[in-house]
Amino acid sequence: MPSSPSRARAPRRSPSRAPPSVAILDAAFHRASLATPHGDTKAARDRLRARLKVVRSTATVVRHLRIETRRFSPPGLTEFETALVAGAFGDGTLDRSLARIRRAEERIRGLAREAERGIARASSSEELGDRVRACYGRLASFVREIDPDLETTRKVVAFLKRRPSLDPSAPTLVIAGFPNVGKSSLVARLSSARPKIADYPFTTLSVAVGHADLGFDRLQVLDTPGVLGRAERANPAEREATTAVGRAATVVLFVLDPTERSGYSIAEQEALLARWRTEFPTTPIVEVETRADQTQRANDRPKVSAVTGAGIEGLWSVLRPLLAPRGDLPPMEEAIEEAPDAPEEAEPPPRPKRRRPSRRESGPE
Ligand SMILES: Nc1nc2c(ncn2[C@@H]2O[C@H](COP(=O)(O)OP(=O)(O)O)[C@@H](O)[C@H]2O)c(=O)[nH]1
Ligand SMILES: [Mg+2]
Repeated sequence: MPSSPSRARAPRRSPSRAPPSVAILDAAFHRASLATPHGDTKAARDRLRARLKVVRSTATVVRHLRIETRRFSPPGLTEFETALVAGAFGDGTLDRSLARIRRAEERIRGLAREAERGIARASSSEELGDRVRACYGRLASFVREIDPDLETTRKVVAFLKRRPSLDPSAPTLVIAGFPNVGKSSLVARLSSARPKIADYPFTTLSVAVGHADLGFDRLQVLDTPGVLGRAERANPAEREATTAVGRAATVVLFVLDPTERSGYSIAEQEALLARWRTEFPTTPIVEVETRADQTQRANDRPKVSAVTGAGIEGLWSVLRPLLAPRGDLPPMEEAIEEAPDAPEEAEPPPRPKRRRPSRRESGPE
């Protein structure tokens, strides 16, 4: 069958396809099986072994659940990350999964207490065995029940790993507009980012960050996927861009292509701009016409060319006061104003080099 090599390949079966509960329960039961109790009599050892099995298996599961949800424990997600996750996974999906995982943890703790009480009362080694088996069975079903939730949290963690982490205390310039108008080219002119640039729409599929120096503040410059003017049928990339405009932007730089060589008319582009101005009335939106090396229309918008660099300095002079409202202060004054009240922790003095550190010093740092 003639087909491209990547199509011909059989679907990959990776071991991570197994539901999360498999590895978690394996670890829990393995650790429990290593219990080696001490005791004077066989009866005492049996009882202690049963208790160790219950405690170790349940504790191992709880520890794994904490590891799985660590990314969401305080300080947790930023407002922008929360909005990105809601856009990609659906409103409340993550919260519902986290709540079910938390409830499972509570039930597992209850299960351990109940099993321990049963073991304390058990009168034979058969009964001890029954108690442990019953505990294992319920533990396994509690963990299997939350497999879909563990899959969700893993997917969210992987999703966020592929997104930039923005510092909420630093200003963010979001570059947005129609596909293929020259957003990524402008991001490369304005910041340290080197995004993929190509002459076709939807080259940029998710938000990406670069940085620029505002003189004093560090500016985050966010490249976004192109957005078409249709609010209802937005694809995931478009939703992500709209989330960036609405939730991450200190200032939005709306890029228009006056040549229409991007494939989109000026009228369509203006319509999206008008919609965002209505939808996000408090977000400052700066309009810029790019490809000035090809076409320059007569209007008040700043004009730039990402190819020649023309107009970039002029654009900065429009953006800077909006991004750093106190940017007109001399940097020293601003630094004094923003300095923390408490002195920051001083760096420890460098330790003198020795050939052989004594045992006491070589402990964990
Ligand atoms: N002549 C000219 N071409 C540009 C300019 N800016 C971008 N382009 C071209 O427009 C196409 C789309 O650019 P890109 O930055 O990927 O657009 P995006 O999809 O909005 O991110 C690429 O072929 C760029 O080389 C510009 O200022 N002048
Ligand atoms: Mg792009």
